[in-house]
Amino acid sequence: MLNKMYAELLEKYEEVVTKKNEKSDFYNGIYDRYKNPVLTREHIPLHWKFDLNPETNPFFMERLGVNAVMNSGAIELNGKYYLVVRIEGNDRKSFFGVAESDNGIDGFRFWDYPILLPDTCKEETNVYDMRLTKHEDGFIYGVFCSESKDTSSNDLSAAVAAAGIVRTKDLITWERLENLKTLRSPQQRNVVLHPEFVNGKYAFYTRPMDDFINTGSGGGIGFGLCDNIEKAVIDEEILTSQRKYHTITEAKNGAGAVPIKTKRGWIHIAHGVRNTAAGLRYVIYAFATDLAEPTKVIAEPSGLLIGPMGGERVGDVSNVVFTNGAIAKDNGEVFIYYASSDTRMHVATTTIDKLIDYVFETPSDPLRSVECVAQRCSLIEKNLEYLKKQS
Ligand code: M1P
Repeated sequence: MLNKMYAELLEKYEEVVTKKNEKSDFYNGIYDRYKNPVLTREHIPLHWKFDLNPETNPFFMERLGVNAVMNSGAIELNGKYYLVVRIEGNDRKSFFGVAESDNGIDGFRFWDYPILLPDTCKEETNVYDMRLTKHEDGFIYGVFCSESKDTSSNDLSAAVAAAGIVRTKDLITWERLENLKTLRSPQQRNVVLHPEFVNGKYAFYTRPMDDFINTGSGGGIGFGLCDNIEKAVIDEEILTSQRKYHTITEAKNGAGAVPIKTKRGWIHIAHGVRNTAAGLRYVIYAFATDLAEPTKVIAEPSGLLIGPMGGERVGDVSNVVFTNGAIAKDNGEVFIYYASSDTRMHVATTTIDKLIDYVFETPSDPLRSVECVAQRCSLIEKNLEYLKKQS
């Protein structure tokens, strides 16, 4: 007979997954935030955590707990919204699970099983942060971080990050391809596959790094081409959006969602990292690249697009917002999925028109306080004149 706690917990679980979400009163004119996260660890099905049989679990304990759900790839398929979620077990290992919703704002439910990737990479210890690209070759690609122990170091925590690649047509059957090789960068994280061929080749946004945590000499988001996606090798990586001194990207940056094609250029929603006395602070920013020349940054609004706010600021890794998935709908709406503090998932909604206006009309960062004040004074002056004329 089922444990009576199971019925109670199932009721609570149903309350969580059926809870309606609504816009919060946050306003910046650029996007809307929502009152509730779209996914938390409470959304993990009970049968992923408990052994439901009282004979083998007399105290009805969680046998395999889940610590957090975060950084999710996002895709719309056949009118439904799917997140390929990074789920972190109590054992610190991450894995992927598919959560499905009818409207992309609430009602996300995990499928019965997480994704069991083909075990073709025996040295791999951890996988996380999948970006989902609907490529023009007809496949959906998942590019994620494949992490292994650095056996060349005496430091127990030394690790190597590489980009793993899988592909699917339905999010059910996954084919694992060889990890991406970047000949000039020892490590890679935050790699994203561009949705179109560029000069007849597969194109990746990369993040050249000298070591696992620090990008070192890596100057920002890279871009490289490869001939064969099944054995992907990139030689040259050309920098697109660069790290800059005393900005939100000073310590690191990295590609986030798959870029969105608009009439004015590719719009990128990425993350920037700076150091503070309280540790690293991760925010989300946007920039645009040229349609014909995808490495050329043609607009980069000043500062952050989304920063951690309120309860988002606290979690396993506090003061972090991070995105690796957005859905641009045919009707022009855009859903940006982001995780806060490596703990839970949220959505922010906007439109292509608003993103274009934001990216191309927001002034860029003049990089010096005195010029930033001058920039603000010219806005104030324009506004005061405008208000005078109106009165
Ligand atoms: O903990 C914050 C984020 O740190 C990493 O991002 P980056 O490679 O830019 O430092 C990632 O591991 C990411 O998963 C995590 O959210």
